[in-house]
This record gives sequence, structure tokens and C-alpha cells, in this order.
Amino acid sequence: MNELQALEAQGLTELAACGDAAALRAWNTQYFGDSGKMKAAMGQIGKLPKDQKAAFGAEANRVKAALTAAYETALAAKNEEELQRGLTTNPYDVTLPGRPRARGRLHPATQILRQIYAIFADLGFQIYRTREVETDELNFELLNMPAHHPARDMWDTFFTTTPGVVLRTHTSPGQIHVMREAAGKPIRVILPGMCYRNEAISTRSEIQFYQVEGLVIGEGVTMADLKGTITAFARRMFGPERQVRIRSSYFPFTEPSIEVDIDWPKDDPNRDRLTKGTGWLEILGAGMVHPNVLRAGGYDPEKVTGFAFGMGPQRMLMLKHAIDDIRLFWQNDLRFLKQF
Ligand code: FA5
Repeated sequence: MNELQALEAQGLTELAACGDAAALRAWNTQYFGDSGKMKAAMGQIGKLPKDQKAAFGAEANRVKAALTAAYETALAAKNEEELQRGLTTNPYDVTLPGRPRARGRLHPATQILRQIYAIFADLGFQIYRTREVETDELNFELLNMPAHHPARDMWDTFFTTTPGVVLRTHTSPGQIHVMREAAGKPIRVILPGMCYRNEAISTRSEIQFYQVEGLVIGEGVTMADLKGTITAFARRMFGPERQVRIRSSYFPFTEPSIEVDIDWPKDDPNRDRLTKGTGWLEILGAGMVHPNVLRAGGYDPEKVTGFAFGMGPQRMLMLKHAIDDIRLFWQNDLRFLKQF
């Protein structure tokens, strides 16, 4: 019995002398580990006469409980003390706002494409996608430009190593794909996508750029429908205060053909430089689908007519925001892109 009380007294004294949490844990192992002092003391019970066993056991349990409670109190106090010391020697302000996460956004070209889709959806157009790597036949020949036709010079082409396969220079070959799939039914679609031209890069022209083609075919479709569609589109895209100019032009796959310009923002100091002094920037080419192209798509030009257009979404972005260089779109400079 006395041994147990001596052990309790010794345990409490040693516990009080522990300087930190690590010392406390070492104390715990010393007293309560597998070969610890408490276990050794409990082992004594076997050697005692029977009549003393119960009392010894009860006292041993009391000492064990007292030392355990003292240990837990001391450990909690030490932990709290160490936390407080950490907070005062290396303080941090839990009220500081967190670091902002960088949020992504849509590229301006994607934004304007989606605006274009929304406007044409309201006008009853569906979206049709076709391939960027095309055959010479679809990019040129079936669009009324046989081999050696001088009009091919209008499109400086990237040729692939496979003969007869090119990167499409415009979205117009998609017209043939749609016509062949629609197989004689009326058509009202837009065809968005990337085009490639092997031309000198400038502030208005890139070697890689988006176009959105439009194609409408049916009975009695006229030039008035084309003009109405383009004007309605331009009003929605640029607002009623901006002017639209329609000029006659030439494309082998439309007859007659037009080109459409929008006036550059009048208050922009770069207006003259970017519009070569005219005040206008071209956004699209268009016209009535040539009978040969209708035939190539399987339609009878005696029965149906159609109009088509090909617009440049990046030129439209330049016009909307007075952007002075088309090359900014693919340079991935976040200072530019974050403004949209
Ligand atoms: C064509 O590509 C014709 N396929 C358009 C067409 C379709 C006419 C259907 C008739 C019927 P053009 O080369 O003019 O035409 O290009 C059309 C538009 O694409 C231009 O008005 C311009 O907005 C844009 N574009 C053309 N080349 C570039 C370029 N290098 N960089 C940026 N945008 C361009």
C-alpha cells in the first residue's frame, strides 16, 4: 500500500517538473507504457496474501486514475500554453481576407461567336459545323473555281503534303456539305469555324481567323432577303446608330455579289489609319448563290434560289471596341484579354 502511495507522490512530483508537452508524453510512457511503473506495481498483486488483494487492487486503481487525470490536465495546460506562445511570437491575423482565386473567362472571339449564334438563332438559323481540312474540290472547284481559275488568287492557300488537300481558306465549302446533306430541302444555316490563309499578316488580317458562313436556299429567295437579313443582323450586333454600307463586289460562287462595311467609331483617333482613310471596315462578303454551285450541291437553279454570306467575327470585335490590331486576339496577352 505504501508503495502505491509513494509511486503516486513520485509520479505527481515528476509530472510537475515536466517542461513541455514532449516531456509530458515521455512521463506517460514511463508510467503507463507496456513496461511502465504502473504496470509493474499492478503486477505485485499476485504475490500478496489473498485477504490483501482486494484492498491493494482498489488502491492501485485509485492511484492509476489520479495519475491519469493529473497527466491529462497537465497536457491540456501545456498545449494551450504552447498555442498561446505560438500566437504571440508568430502572430497571424485571422481576419485578413483570403487570396482571390484567378477566375477564367471566355475568349473575346468565343464571346462574339456566341452573340452571332444568338442573333441568327432569333432569325431562325441552325448551326452546322464542317471540317477545317478540305479538299481542293470543295474549297474551290465546286464553288465555281476550276483549276487555274484566276479567282483562286483571291485566297492564298496553305497546301498539305497530300495532293488535293488544303486548309480551308473560307467557310464556303461548307455550303456544299450542307446542300448535299439537306438533299433538296430548304436550308437556313450558319457555318462557323476557323479558316487559314497564307497571306501577309497586318493589323486587319491574320493567317488564322474565324468566319461565319450563312446559307439560305428555298423557293423565291431574293437579294432583298439577303439585304434584310444582313441589315437586321448589323443593327442587333452594332446598335442602330452605326451605319451599314453595301457595295457591289465579285465572288465566283455568287452572282450578283456584294460586300458589307460598317463605319468605324467616329471618335476613335485611329479611324483613318485603320480604315485607310475611308472610315469603313469590311465585315463580310455575300451574294446570290451561283447556279453552278446550286447544281454542285444537288439543287435545281430553275426551281430554287439562295443567298450566302461569309463574315469575319474578329473584324466585328475590332469595330465594336475600336481595337486597332487583329493580331492581339491570338497573342494571349492577359492585359488585353481581361478587358472583355
Ligand atoms: C470570302 O472568304 C468569301 N467566302 C465570303 C463569301 C461567302 C462571299 C459566301 C459570298 C458568299 P473574303 O475573303 O472577303 O470572302 O472574307 C470574308 C470576311 O472574312 C472578310 O470580310 C473579313 O471579315 C474576314 N477575313 C478575311 N480574311 C481575313 C483575315 N486574313 N483575317 C481576318 N479576317 C479575315
